[in-house]
Formats: sequence, structure tokens, C-alpha cells
Amino acid sequence: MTEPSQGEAMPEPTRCGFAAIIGAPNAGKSTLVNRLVGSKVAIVSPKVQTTRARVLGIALEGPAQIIWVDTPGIFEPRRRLERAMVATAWKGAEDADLLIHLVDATRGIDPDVRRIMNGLKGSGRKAILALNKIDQIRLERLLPLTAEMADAGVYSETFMISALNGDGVADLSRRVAALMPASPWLYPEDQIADISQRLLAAEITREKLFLQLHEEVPYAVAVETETWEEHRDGSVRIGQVVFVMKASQKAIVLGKGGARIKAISTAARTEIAQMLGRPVHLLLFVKERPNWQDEREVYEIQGIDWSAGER
Ligand SMILES: Nc1nc2c(ncn2[C@@H]2O[C@H](COP(=O)(O)OP(=O)(O)O)[C@@H](O)[C@H]2O)c(=O)[nH]1
Ligand SMILES: [Mg+2]
Repeated sequence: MTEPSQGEAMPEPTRCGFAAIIGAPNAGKSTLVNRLVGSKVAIVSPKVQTTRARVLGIALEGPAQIIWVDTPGIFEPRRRLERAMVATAWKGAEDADLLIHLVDATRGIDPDVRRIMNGLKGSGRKAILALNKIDQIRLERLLPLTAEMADAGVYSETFMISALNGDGVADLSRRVAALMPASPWLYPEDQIADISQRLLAAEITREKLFLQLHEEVPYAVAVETETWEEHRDGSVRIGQVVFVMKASQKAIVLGKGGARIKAISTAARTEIAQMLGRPVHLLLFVKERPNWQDEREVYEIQGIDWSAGER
């Protein structure tokens, strides 16, 4: 019989929790979640209000499983869709074990940042402050901003990061891991996202629409994965509908001789195929649906909580 050796260390207890990233539109929340997870789970574009629903990215950090909650930006909402997005962001914050306020340091304390600081003050919860985009700002500007924000009394600590190049991100992740509650892991260890492949595929197409369209058009589109056929040769045939609100937008999305939709489709197909690791045939149909922003069904398709937009 072998006795267990005396010096054998007990395995560290596992930790698991939700860390929500809140911030103004364009602060870099989705970029940060993708970097933390090490894979693309959230779509990113230079335009504001790209993220509409709550997206979870799941990552392991030592004995901790951190469920990162990417939220739509917090800003002053006007329309129903915007109200639903902002409500979703605050709800994500409420439900989380830990809050990270991500700030675009190059923009400083603008009205959106102020609104979030006031919201935190009202809630009585402390957040971790993460000043982002430090690759684009000089230290002389960063230090006064850090001091001014720390004075607000709503932050427990401050990190300076670049979600884009990864500077400081590992430190933030390790710190958050240490703050997670002792708990079994809630997801299998190889899971990195909680949305279905159908929704992720629709999101990828929406990202390409956001990147290739301008002015009001990106905000008028919604994407639904309608069909998903697995073929015996290993390929997948995916049919998606792109909803727009008016005929003029449809014409823009299609482009001259269908050139625009073709370019969007090619970009989306390439990325969906990469995600799935197999060949993809992607068919996009553009349809007018003038009132989709008032239709519950289209919110649900996109993973957005309809009732969150109620006044
Ligand atoms: N220079 C720089 N750009 C960044 C950084 N993080 C995000 N961005 C850019 O900021 C824009 C908005 O990013 P996104 O993640 O969609 O922001 P979100 O709206 O907060 O989710 C994109 O063009 C990103 O490439 C960063 O650390 N440095
Ligand atoms: Mg986003």
C-alpha cells in the first residue's frame, strides 16, 4: 500500500463568476472580450452601437473560469431598440459578480462616461476601472485622467490596457480571476461562447454590413439565419435574410449590379467558414421590413430582450 505523500499540495479550489464589461459605445468592450477569450465571440466595428445583445465570452485563468459579459454600450437612448440595448447593458452589470468600466482614454470623461459614473454611484457598487486604447494616448494625458476618475470614489482599482494590442490585458484577467467567487465551473472547459452558431453566423454577417455600409444604413439592418443545411461532403449551406427598413436602403445594400451584397457575402462566408472549420455556401436575401424595430420577433432573432425596451 502506498501512503499519499505528505507534501502533496491540495489542488487550488476552482472559482467561477461573471465579470461584466460596461462602457460607452466604442470604448472597445467587444475587442477586449475577444482578446480575453482568445477567439472572436463578439463582433467589432468602428461604428457605435455595433453590439445589440448581451454576449458571453468564457475564458480560463488558472483555477478560475471567468464568464466575461460583453454588453451593448451605455448612452442616452431614444428609440425602442436603443432603450433595449442600454437596459441590457445595465442588466448585465446587475447580474454580474464583478464590474469593469471600460473607458476610451483618448476621449476622456465625456457625457457617456459621466452617465456611467453616476449610475455606479447610484448603485453603490464599486467597479474596476480599465482605461483602454493606451496605445493611442500619451502618459501626460493618461495620468491626470486616472487621478480624476479615481477621485469619483466608484472604482476599487485602475488598470491601463490596450484591448487592441493586448497590453495590460493579462494583468487585468489575473486580477479578475482572483476576485471570482469559489465555485465549480459553470461551462465545460472548452466552451468559449454561449450563443448558437446560427446566431454567431448572423452576427458575422451583421459585422460585415456594419463595416461596409455607412450613415443610417447599418442601424437599419437586422440579420436572421433562416436555413442551415449540413451536406454530406462536410460543407454547410446557410441562408440568411438581411432586413432593411426601406427600399432605398435595400438598393444601397445590394449595390450596383449586386456588387455590394456580393462583397459582404464573400467577407461573411470566409469568416463563417473559418469559424466552423469547413466550407460554407452563404446565400443572402435582402428584404424590406419597414417596422422591424417595433417587432418582437426580430428582437428575439437577434438575442435582444424585447421587454427591456419598454419605457
Ligand atoms: N487604438 C485602439 N483601438 C481600439 C482598442 N480597442 C478597441 N479599439 C477600436 O475601437 C473600435 C470599437 O471597438 P469595439 O470593440 O467594437 O467597441 P465596443 O462598442 O465598446 O464594443 C474598433 O474600431 C476597435 O478596433 C485599443 O486598445 N486601441
Ligand atoms: Mg461591442
